[in-house]
Amino acid sequence: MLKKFERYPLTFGPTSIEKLDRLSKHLGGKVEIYAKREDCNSGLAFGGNKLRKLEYIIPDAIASKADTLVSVGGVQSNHTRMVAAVAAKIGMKCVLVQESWVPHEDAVYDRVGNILLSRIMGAEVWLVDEGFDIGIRHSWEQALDEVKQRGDRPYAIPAGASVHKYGGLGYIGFAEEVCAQERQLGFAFDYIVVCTVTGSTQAGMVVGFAKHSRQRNVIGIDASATPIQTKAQALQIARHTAKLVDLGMEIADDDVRLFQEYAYPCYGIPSEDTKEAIRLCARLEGLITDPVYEGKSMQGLVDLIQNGFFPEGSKVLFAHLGGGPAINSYGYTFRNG
Ligand code: 1AC
Repeated sequence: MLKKFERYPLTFGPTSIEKLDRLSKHLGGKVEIYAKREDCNSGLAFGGNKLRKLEYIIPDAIASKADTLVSVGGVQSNHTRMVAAVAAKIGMKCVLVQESWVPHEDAVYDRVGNILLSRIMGAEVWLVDEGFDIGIRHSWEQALDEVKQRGDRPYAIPAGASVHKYGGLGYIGFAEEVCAQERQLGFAFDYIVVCTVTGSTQAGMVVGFAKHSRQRNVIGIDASATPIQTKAQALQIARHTAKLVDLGMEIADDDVRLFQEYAYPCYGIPSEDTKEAIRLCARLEGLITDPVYEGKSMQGLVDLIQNGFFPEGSKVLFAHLGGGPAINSYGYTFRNG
C-alpha cells in the first residue's frame, strides 16, 4: 500500500513483538498479551511512534527546500522530541512550540524528560501559555510566520504529525509489518490495543488493517480526555489516508473504536488506576509506561481483560508507542515507587 510513497529511513526496521507472560498470568491467564515495541524502534533520542510518521513526511520537507522544522505539542511532548531528533539527524534547524497542555505541578516539569532532550539536540524551545487542544494551534501558526519573517524557511509539522497530509501513512506500515510477523509466528492477533490522542497512529492502523477486514480489531484507548474531538480527527485522518493509498473502501464511523473510560482526570494527569497499571507492568515485566500515554492504554488493557471484554483464548497485541521519557517529570508522583 505504501510503495508509491518515498520513505526516509529513521528506524531500525521491524519492531520486536514480545510476549508478556507474567502479566498475562497475573490477569488470569485466559488472554495472551504481547507487546509490539515501537518504543525501541530507533537510535534517535529513545525513538517512538512518531518516527514511522516522520519517515513519510521528511522527504516532503527536504523537497520543499525548507531549512527549519516547526512543530508543536505539550511541554512533555514525545512528538516534539522526535522532530528535534530528526532535524538534528538531517541537518535542519528546529523550532518547537511547547504549550501548557498539562496542569501538572512538579518543580522540574519543564526541565527534564522530552523537553530536556529537545534542548540538548539544539531545538529552539518556545514555551507558550496555552491549554490542551489537539487541533491546529494558533501559537504554531504564529511560530511559522515568525520563522519566515526572520528569513528562515519553515516546514510545518502539526501536533503528533497527525493532520499532516502524510501523517497516517506510517501506521499503515505498522499493520503491514504485523501481518508479516503473524505469518512468521504462525498465528494472528485478535486485537491490537493502542493509545490515541491526536489520532494518526490509530488512523493508520485502521486503514492498514482494513485491507484485511480487521480494522475493528484495533482498540483505541483515549488519553486526550477530549474523545469526541479525538475520534473525529482520527476518522478524518483515516478517510484522507484511505484515499491517498487507494484503499478502495470507505472508512465507517464505527471503524474507529475509541474507548473513553481511561483518560480521566485529564490529558497528562494519571489517575490512581493509571499509576497502578504503570507499577503493575513495570514490576511484572520491567516494561516502562508513562502517565500520559501508555500508562493509560495499559490501564485500559488491564481493565478490559479483567472485565472479560476479550473472549477467552484471545491474543492481544499492545502497541507500546514510546512515551517513556515523560516519566522523568513525574518524580514526585512516584516518589514512593
Ligand atoms: C500528543 C501528540 C502527542 C505528543 O507526543 O505530543 N502524542
